[in-house]
Amino acid sequence: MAEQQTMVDEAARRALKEDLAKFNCRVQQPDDPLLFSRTPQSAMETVHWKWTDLEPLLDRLGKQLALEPGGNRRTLRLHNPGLPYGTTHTFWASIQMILPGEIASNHRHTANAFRFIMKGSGATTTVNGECYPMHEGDLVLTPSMMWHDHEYHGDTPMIWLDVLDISLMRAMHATFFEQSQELQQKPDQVPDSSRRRYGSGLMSPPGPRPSGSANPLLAYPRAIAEQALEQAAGVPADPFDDVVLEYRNPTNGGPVMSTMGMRLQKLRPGVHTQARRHTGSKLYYVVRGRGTTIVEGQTYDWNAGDFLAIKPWAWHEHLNRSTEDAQLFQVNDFPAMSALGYYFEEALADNGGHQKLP
Ligand code: GTQ
Ligand code: FE2
Repeated sequence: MAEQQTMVDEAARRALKEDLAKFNCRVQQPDDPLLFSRTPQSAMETVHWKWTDLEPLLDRLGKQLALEPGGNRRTLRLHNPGLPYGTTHTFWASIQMILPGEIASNHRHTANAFRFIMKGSGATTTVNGECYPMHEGDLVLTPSMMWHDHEYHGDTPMIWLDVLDISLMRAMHATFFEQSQELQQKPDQVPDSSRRRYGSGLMSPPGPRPSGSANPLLAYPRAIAEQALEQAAGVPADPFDDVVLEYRNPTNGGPVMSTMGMRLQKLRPGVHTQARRHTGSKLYYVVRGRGTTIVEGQTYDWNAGDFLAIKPWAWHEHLNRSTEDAQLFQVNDFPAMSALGYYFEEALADNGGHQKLP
């Protein structure tokens, strides 16, 4: 990966090294890796986590682990073996388990977080004084620096997918974390207020648009997302993703969070999408059904409950060879990449050539 250069002034460069170092300076050395690679070279690996492996592990976590100190959560992290930490080089995904009667204590942090509920319902999360119910298939946000705690009074363990932009936050050296003195917030807003005001996506309180890019909507219920996806199936499909919709900030059409984007996608029976590659990373969670994703020539056959993380600039395409719809939830770091001007994508043209997209 790290190609080297032959240098005509190799001896001179080596001779300079020590003197320059005294002044915190350096020149490129013959054995330094090249400054640039022609295309993105990522240490991140494409990884497939199977539900059949995860389920027994979660079962053990529930029986053997207490809530962790320092954040008071019980989580199974999806770790990328190519990286020092994280699921991808920008975000961490974990499966959080909460048991009947438990409270995950109140804290806040710079990392943006969201939850996509995998199994169960009945837990609530309180975000800056607003209490939200969480049901299977809902997406609930905890934007940067908002206080949050979770509580559960059901009778069987409940699990959800947590995603936090921790790797990006760390790369930016912007970690803040504060544990509240109080175990839980005392809700001081009408429960579910942000959804009541903005959740239809079509209408919201009159008056000037809320200023800034902050998203006033914190909860995206499953029923609305699925209905939207059903309706979208009636128009011509996306060549790369079949039926796909992005969760959006209802006041400006922008991404739900400034760093991470979320999508819901339906792959219909018989579909075989066109291949594409892009900068940035993403993680799929298989909500239902089964199918196949081919990444850089390698075949990943997935089933409901599985996860698939795809590394940057890897060609990938999707197939559904079953007779039922498959539904995928996706999180990506495209909003961060786009904001920085680093988002690029390329499609494989029908003739096998590469076609740059605008
Ligand atoms: O629920 O607040 O998976 O703070 C990691 C860090 C979940 C949370 C995680 C967290 C949380
Ligand atoms: Fe948190």
